[in-house]
Amino acid sequence: MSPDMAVLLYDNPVSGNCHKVRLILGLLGIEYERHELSVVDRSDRAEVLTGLSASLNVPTVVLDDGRPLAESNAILWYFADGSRYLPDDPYERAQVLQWLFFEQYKHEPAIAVVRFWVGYAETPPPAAEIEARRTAGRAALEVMERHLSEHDYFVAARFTIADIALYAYTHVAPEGGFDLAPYPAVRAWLDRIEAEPGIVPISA
Ligand SMILES: N[C@@H](CCC(=O)N[C@@H](CS)C(=O)NCC(=O)O)C(=O)O
Repeated sequence: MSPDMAVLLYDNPVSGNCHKVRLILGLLGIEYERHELSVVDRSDRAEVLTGLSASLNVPTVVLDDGRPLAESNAILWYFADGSRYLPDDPYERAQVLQWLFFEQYKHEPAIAVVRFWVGYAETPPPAAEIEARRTAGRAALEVMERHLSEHDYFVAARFTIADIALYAYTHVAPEGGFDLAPYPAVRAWLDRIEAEPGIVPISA
């Protein structure tokens, strides 16, 4: 790849993990090209992503110097570093990581996975398994509700990549059957995030 090439994003339009990357690139005004991969038919993943992403997942980016990077939150961190979307203070940076890890361990595996199962999967698991994940998803929403009842944003009293990471699958949680009515602070935060210039829902 020549040094002048744009960032390349291996992308999928319905993936919240990919949406995070599209949002940060858009906010920072970084031009990129998209290579779309299916999240249902994954038969071309090895051919396309071997050598770029060990887990063969989207999102994966290839930087303008040819180096690849996978994992949505690592990509968020890489591009946001040095910008207003990632604090400089070491404690606040650790707090951002705290919420990025929460998103990947407690939130995404429940809320994103249920949305995928009910909306996109060719062979979803039994209803009891889906309901167990919904219970886990509601627990994650309760964690967010507790924090957001006392804070407008996740870290540093301002919009950061912690908000982008958690926005990605929270705003489409109803597609997975999650009712957001019991979480007024989460709903107010979603409105606050969508009022940020450059933040658009995944459907846009
Ligand atoms: N932890 C990864 C998760 C990525 C992920 O699960 N990507 C999905 C689409 S949202 C995918 O590529 N799935 C294909 C597969 O698992 O084979 C991240 O945050 O980027």
